[in-house]
Amino acid sequence: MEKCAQPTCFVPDTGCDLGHTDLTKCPIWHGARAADETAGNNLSGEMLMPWSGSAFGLADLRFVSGRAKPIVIGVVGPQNAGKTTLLAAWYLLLGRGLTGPEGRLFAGSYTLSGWEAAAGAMRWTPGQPPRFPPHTTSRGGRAPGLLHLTFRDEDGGAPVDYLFTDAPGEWFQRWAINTDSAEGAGARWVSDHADAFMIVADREALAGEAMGSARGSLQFIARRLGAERGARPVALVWTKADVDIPTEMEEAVRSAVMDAMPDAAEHSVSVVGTPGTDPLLNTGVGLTGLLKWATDVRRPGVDLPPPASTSGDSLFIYGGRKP
Ligand SMILES: Nc1nc2c(ncn2[C@@H]2O[C@H](COP(=O)(O)OP(=O)(O)O)[C@@H](O)[C@H]2O)c(=O)[nH]1
Ligand SMILES: [Mg+2]
Repeated sequence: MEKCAQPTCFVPDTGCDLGHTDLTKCPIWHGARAADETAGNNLSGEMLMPWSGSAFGLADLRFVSGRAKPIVIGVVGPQNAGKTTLLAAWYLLLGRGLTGPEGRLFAGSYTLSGWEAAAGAMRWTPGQPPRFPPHTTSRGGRAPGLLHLTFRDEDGGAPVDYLFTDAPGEWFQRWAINTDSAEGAGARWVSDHADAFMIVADREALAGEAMGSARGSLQFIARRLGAERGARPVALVWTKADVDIPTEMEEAVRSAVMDAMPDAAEHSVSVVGTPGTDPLLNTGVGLTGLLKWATDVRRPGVDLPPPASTSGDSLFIYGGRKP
């Protein structure tokens, strides 16, 4: 089937961007087989939504940015560092009601299929141990993949949208060396648009045979992030906390990150539960605390001045000068 001329319409992957259930009625769509496809759709009684539920690409962002600009959390780190696993673990814990940021309630997601794709392999089913998600490649279709969550304060209040970037580590390694490299363009998007960053230090890689190069690439990424982030919050996240690493290595990495970003928060996480606990009740290590850190991120807002006078015309109160 042909593509639609409307740049933000992804028929037939999703439904018509302008909302036409019958494509023949769409003023933009001129696909050759529009009539056939529509007839097929009607027969099966299926109506496609204008979004797919997969991880968002940049064109899909308007679904959440209409209400207010969402908070973007950039998950930055080399490949195989456990970035996707961390996001998937949050999703599974939220879904099972085992965690949630204090005082906030889960209020929806436009990317449930995207979360499922990351987490599906980690689900525990009887007779089949949970596995880790497949590697996120830099050749993935919609890039960078953004996973969406909405939370609402328990005591009312407006819902807040969050987007977590699930990008391949290769991008950040290229970007760390050259911010303008074509292969690192996705990482550059993250660095330009994120409201906060999690820089991921992989304890397994830092303890393994290639520990020297793992440390080197993390140092590069930390230096680059330190130069690019301005005043935006950062957390140093040690993943695979169940793996021991030499103290000198831990110190070297910590000081590389802290030298570049002295105000960075520090968190250690692992999806491996404490031995002996029921796998169904495994909440991992440190995952809830890190989710709270991420959802506490707020964009610096504008403080409106207090009303200048209550006797004047209320239409002009906010623009009023102090007497
Ligand atoms: N021991 C341990 N291994 C982990 C943990 N989280 C992830 N891993 C391992 O890290 C590998 C890469 O994870 P992935 O999330 O795909 O990394 P990404 O490339 O940064 O997204 C997985 O296949 C696991 O083997 C953890 O908490 N503990
Ligand atoms: Mg990944």
